Amino acid sequence: MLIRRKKQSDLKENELTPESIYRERREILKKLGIVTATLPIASQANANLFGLFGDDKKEEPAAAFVRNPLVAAKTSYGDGLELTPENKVLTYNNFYEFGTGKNDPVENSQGFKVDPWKLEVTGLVNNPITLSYDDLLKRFPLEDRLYRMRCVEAWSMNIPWVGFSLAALLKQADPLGSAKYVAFETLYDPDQMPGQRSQFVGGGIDYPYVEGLRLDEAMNPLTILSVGLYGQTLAPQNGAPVRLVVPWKYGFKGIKSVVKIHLLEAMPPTTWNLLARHEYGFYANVNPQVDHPRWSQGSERFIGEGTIFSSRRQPTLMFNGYADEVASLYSGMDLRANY
Ligand SMILES: Nc1nc2c(c(=O)[nH]1)N[C@H]1C(S)=C(S)[C@@H](COP(=O)(O)O)O[C@H]1N2
Ligand SMILES: [Mo]
Repeated sequence: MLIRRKKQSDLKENELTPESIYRERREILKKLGIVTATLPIASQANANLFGLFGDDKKEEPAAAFVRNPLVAAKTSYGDGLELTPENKVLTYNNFYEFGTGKNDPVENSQGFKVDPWKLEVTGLVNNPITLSYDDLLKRFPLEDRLYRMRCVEAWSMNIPWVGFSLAALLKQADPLGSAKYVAFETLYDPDQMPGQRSQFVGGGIDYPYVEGLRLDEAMNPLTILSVGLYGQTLAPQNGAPVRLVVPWKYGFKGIKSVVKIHLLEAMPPTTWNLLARHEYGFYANVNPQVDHPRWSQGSERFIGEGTIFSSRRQPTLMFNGYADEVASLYSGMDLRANY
């Protein structure tokens, strides 16, 4: 989601596919005269991160963050969906606090500290709540849910999250009648997050990253706070120790490493809307009929098994396939105006 304010590259952001990055690197290496029949070690590592060799072995970067197994109730969410391999969920990420490249987050976040953690629920509530790291994993019943994930850049994954209902947490906080919106905030810690130290590394975002939902969206049963995936606690690159998952919205709504949930009366500002308001709206519902100003949202590249070259295009579904559960939230609303 690079905004081309600095003329760093003439590529549109969704053209920055792993394939084009890979080719670009090959070109550079070629010019330096070091492309041989076998790739140099460093670019082999990059190629592996992108699954170019089609092997789904788990990457183990130096000092890899340790994930712990979680016990969660099985559910029928996502039954029949093809899974995106775990190594791709762990290595192809957007988390600009750790850099704007797809493999920057895994490379730059393995020392990230998630325990102790503090998640505060404040604002228009009768009962403000502070959750510790242990509370996140133990206070609410955890469920396994396989959800579709659609990035606004027109790629998608199917990810088996472990998490709990955001509604369960909000009910404990007991919202006041005047509460209409929920604002979320990511940790601000430039010592740990190189993208917050440097505009260049962090893509020009004014940190901390902030997001928001309408209260009824936040209370929808599909909306979860995720604390894990593939049966284990989250890795830093996926937003450890706790991140939002709203499966019918574009991925940028799924704010990572959340420290604050604040209930309020007015619509809160959101990071991508602040950066480019004509391109990224507050609602950001997945909608194949409403194109991004710079590209079509009618189809998407599904990241599954195999190589990036063999990844298939598939049609984008209204509300990312969750219309039965959420279309009623928007009845009577102009979805083109409220993008
Ligand atoms: N704090 C923060 N949250 C974030 C982002 C980010 O850059 N910073 N990127 C978003 C985008 S654009 C997407 S697509 C998803 C990616 O989640 P994943 O890397 O776990 O698949 O995280 C979202 N949450
Ligand atoms: Mo995204």
